[in-house]
Amino acid sequence: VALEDALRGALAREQLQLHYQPQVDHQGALVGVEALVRWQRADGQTVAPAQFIPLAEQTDLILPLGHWVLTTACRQLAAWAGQPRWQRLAMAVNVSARQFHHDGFVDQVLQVLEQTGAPAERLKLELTESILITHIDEVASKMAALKARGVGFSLDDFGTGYSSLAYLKRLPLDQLKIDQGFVRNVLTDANDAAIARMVIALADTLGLQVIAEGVEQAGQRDFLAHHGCQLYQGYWFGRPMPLAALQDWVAQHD
Ligand code: G
Ligand code: G
Ligand code: MN
Ligand code: NA
Repeated sequence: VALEDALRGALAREQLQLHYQPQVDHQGALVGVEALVRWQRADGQTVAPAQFIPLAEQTDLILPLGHWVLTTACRQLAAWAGQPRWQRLAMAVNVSARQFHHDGFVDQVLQVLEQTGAPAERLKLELTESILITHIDEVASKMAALKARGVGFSLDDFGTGYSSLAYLKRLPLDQLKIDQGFVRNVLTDANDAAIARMVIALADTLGLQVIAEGVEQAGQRDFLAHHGCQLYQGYWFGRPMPLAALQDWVAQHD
């Protein structure tokens, strides 16, 4: 409860920040970023999202928190719209199950897009498998409504959840994200390598983009590239960082 109250206060006092982690293509060129929330407490201590996101998800706090994340990310996306180096970047935003299943979710996203002026085609919502397995008709219609406005969808942590493949063909997804748990040992564990290759092949078959997350070594990137992966994210390319650091990162990589 103490942490919950503190988080509520943080939201009110704007102690939350977004960090942005690069997503790169085959040539290592920046194609997008994933927005990841950070909480810097008044005493300077940082609370990791792994600690407060699950807590926020147990309460309705995830709703205002999710709204703040979406608004902040879309404001940034709108600010990039007129800048040649930045205007084609995609902005990936994590959506929690409770947030997605909330009645007002579609309207909230559309309203944020309108208020911020962010281009919907550049916004990519990251959903987890846990969101997709229940109420599939409701999920499909919410996705379709946003998709019709240009919003894209990526399936996060793919393979770690319930992995019913049936929903893959029913839902208007754009991208599969190979979970970092498979990428981590892709060079040393034959099963993880087989799963990573399977996800890449599956994405190809279904006409979806595929991105590997948690790439920490050149060898992992090379293995995945050899097997047809198109996009990468991980510490090897860049950590999640504040906007100013992302600007430096871009200056150094161009
Ligand atoms: O940022 P970090 O790499 O520590 O993320 C830890 C976890 O918190 C991940 O599962 C990530 O998806 C989740 N997370 C980070 N930012 C957000 C956010 O804005 N919304 C939601 N729902 N989850 C987030
Ligand atoms: O659940 P989701 O995939 O949204 O969470 C992304 C999480 O992965 C964030 O906590 C982010 O900081 C972390 N992350 C991103 N790249 C790497 C990486 O290369 N290695 C590790 N260990 N974590 C990473
Ligand atoms: Mn994610
Ligand atoms: Na993930």
